[in-house]
Amino acid sequence: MMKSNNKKYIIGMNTKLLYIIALILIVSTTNAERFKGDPIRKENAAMQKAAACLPATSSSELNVNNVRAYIETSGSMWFKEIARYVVPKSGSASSMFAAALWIGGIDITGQLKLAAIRFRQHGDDFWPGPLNLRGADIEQATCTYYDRHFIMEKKTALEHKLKYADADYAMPNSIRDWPAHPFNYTGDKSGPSYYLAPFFDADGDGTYTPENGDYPYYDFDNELCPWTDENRARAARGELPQTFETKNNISSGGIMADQVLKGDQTLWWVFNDKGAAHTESKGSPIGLEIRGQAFAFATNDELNNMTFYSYEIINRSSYELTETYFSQWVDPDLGYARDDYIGCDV
Ligand SMILES: [Ca+2]
Ligand SMILES: [Ca+2]
Ligand SMILES: [Ca+2]
Repeated sequence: MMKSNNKKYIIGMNTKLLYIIALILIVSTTNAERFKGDPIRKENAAMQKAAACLPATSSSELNVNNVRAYIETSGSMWFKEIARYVVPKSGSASSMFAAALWIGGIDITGQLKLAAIRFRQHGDDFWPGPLNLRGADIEQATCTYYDRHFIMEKKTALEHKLKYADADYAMPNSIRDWPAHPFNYTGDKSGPSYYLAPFFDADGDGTYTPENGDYPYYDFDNELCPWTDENRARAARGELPQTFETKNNISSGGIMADQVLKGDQTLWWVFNDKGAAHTESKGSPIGLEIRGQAFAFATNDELNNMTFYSYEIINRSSYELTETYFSQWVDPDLGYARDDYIGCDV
């Protein structure tokens, strides 16, 4: 596991987030032990019986451009028995084998906490669903409901933004069922956060109301990008806020400024490392809620051969995690695995 340019991070309690975007090939394990055959999960059956959450079973395919990428809700990506990261997507050749998020740090008593999976041969470190704000735990019904990807396309959200009020417009289910809030929200503030997937609150009532023009939040006009000369000038004239947080109409549950959907096609899902014991790594759970996006752009340039992954990582535990390292772990296989010469560009 590479160490993110040797930077050290501290994740504070609930109020602080880490946010990373990983471009594939940035970090890779060149000598990773290859996946060998069937899962060997029996040894962990006893641990899993006591679990609040059952292992994730759902998967989807990112396929908007020249790549077909298999993505699981378990935090594992790109393989299911065989490699399923296919480029070009019309063919059968795979350029990658497996990937997952690895994150670890030290708690206040000096104990190592770790969430890190490779091939899910031994079990799981991640489970679907958001954690409760109080207790950083989760119920099985919540795990089960969130064992799915919410798949959105930028053009679908844009059409809704432009046409939601038209008499002949029929709202797609993907817009209506967008997981802006917990599926079973009762107003209980000890449960999951009221705000989950990013949405633009067009009517400003603080709740996802797509019938009033709210939409899954893509930044169609690049208003959130402060680094363009145009946006700097607009901010100087008072046409854009100086900071994202002060901008009107951004859903207020988002703590990070750029809590926004990315790509032309986006797989959004939420998972955690607290649903049960870490049977894959044997590490101690941290109490992380992770909002993942797997996304891609359909373009006429090299972006069309790329896929991207971002993780909004929230520490829902009651302790600060210090000396925290995180990375995307990657096992690349360029076709046949035993004749590869693969490196990484840090
Ligand atoms: Ca609203
Ligand atoms: Ca490999
Ligand atoms: Ca090869």
